[in-house]
Amino acid sequence: MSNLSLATSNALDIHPVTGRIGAEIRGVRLSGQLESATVEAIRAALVRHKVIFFRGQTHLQDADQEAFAKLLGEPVSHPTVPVVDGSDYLLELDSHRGGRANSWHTDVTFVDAYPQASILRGVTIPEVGGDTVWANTATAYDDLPPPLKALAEQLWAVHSNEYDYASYGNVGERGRDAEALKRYREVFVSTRYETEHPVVRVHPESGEKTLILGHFVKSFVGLTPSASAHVLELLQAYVTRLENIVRWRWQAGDVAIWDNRATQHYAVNDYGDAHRVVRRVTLKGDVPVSVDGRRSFTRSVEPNPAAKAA
Ligand SMILES: O=C(O)CCC(=O)C(=O)O
Ligand SMILES: [Fe+2]
Repeated sequence: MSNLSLATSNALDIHPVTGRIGAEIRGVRLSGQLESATVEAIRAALVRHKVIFFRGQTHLQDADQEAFAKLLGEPVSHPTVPVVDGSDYLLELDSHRGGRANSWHTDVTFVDAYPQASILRGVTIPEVGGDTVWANTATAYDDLPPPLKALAEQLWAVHSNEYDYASYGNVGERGRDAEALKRYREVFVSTRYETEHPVVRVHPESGEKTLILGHFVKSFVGLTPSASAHVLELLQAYVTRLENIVRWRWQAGDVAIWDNRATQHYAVNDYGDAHRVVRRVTLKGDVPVSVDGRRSFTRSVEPNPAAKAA
């Protein structure tokens, strides 16, 4: 590439945060008016680094976040959780309203074409704590020894939004938060989804093999509940190895974008009663394809009589 083409190629100022996942991008003011070359460069950085961070985007309002999201892909709203008032696609996680995502997951894997990316903006951030951690599910796959790769490539998992909440740390909260969490969950499962995904998907852009696991996994096809729990624990341990993760210390106005086809994330719940609010837009994804060319499919979508209408 000549110097001239470098100078005009909208090269981004990219600073990797760890050796395997995450990069901060400096010098970009996010908006709905970015040049297409910049948008393409952001998309390429996202596929390469899996999660990208932009500090200091304090100018962004809800509508700007949505306008930027539309440049990057096609925004979609959450299947069950209502959007923020006055917005088209924004999902809010408010710590005072049960919005504490402190278990490992990939967003919305209980549907077949789950989002390809999520764009999260820090609105209110505690003085200390409330970091988010992301894991690289491509390097997690690479880390598996050959016999476990063979197992993972054969396995399919059933994902549901009615997963076993009790097995994750966020029940047993006290007082106001317990009530808020209960209400949030009722809305979350007001329609019950069940979808089968291969455990290993081929990334449609990078061609990498990535693991589809996380807390929406209810069981593996052909395994008992007890065997499913053991296998999930075994495979998740590769995802969450410290070598595969990046941890972000938020400031209000930061934006994090993750490739939801190649990551899991976990919002650390270590800030007690401090207030934390983040807002998210997700982008439409495609149906995962297994190593042998089979596609994920949704088994059932049903109103949930057990959940009170929201
Ligand atoms: O609160 C966070 O940092 C992340 C929450 C989450 O899981 C999400 O926005 O998808
Ligand atoms: Fe999430």
